[in-house]
Amino acid sequence: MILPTIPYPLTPNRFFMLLRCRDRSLALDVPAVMGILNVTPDSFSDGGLHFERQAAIAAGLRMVEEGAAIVDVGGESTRPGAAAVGVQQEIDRVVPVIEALATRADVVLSVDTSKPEVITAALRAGAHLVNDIRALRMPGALAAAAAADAAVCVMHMQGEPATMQADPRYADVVAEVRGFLLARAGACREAGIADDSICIDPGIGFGKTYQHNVELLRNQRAFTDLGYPLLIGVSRKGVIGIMTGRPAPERVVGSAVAAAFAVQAGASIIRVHDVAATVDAVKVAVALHGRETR
Ligand code: 7PJ
Repeated sequence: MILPTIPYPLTPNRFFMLLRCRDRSLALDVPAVMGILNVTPDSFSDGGLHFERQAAIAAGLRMVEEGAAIVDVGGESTRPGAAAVGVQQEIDRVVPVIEALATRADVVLSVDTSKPEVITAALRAGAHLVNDIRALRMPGALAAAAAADAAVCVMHMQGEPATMQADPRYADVVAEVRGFLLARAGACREAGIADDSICIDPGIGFGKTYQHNVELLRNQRAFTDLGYPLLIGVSRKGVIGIMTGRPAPERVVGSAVAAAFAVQAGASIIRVHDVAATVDAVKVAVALHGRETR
């Protein structure tokens, strides 16, 4: 089944890529919006696990209605200082939500995790894509994704979430992130993951200063040139906070503008909290797209 990204009346003017995600493929001639669905206790108040589950499923379905082509289900917060989550706990959070969405929505379901056991359980529950901030570096993670023929997103991070913002340093941030992503894409291929099932992400905010983030966003071409679909996640992040002077809940407009610029610079997937606003931004960006990029 080939899924369109955004229902779309305009003629796309982009290099055409398909991202194969098990039995589904995403037509990335128009960029896809990936909705962030956090299934963590702080995300949906503290009404108990069943309540959290139902609220998460409803939120996921709403994202699909708003035009998300991918729903990214995560059970562990990567915020600095967030409590670690055990394997079974993470599985208990994400698997029921993935199972419910898999039967109710024709979208690509992504699992945001680093743990091989969670990858295996999520793919068995019906997920199609593994989104890993650790780029599948945990022992067994690559094999778990490859065994189920899943698509993967490999993201760059310097250090670990708890300490990564202490003092990030690079000699050349664009070159270093590019080299890392190329090496991880190579590791995926060696593990048996098909080339057309790999996407890459420079990891905005993950072990980077404001200046590093801006440099990465201004030099996306270095990443699109690698030939893999580029995912950009900048939604409500600190870099938008610094640009606008606003707290996280008030960064919707800033994030949507950043999404439009990312599309103009060739990004294929935009990972966001605010799906409806981003779908509009992506539509306008594609309509006004000035040049052929990929
Ligand atoms: C990202 C992510 C990102 C990918 C998070 C947040 C922090 N996965 N998971 N890219 N960020 N691929 O959403 O603000 O930028 S968690």
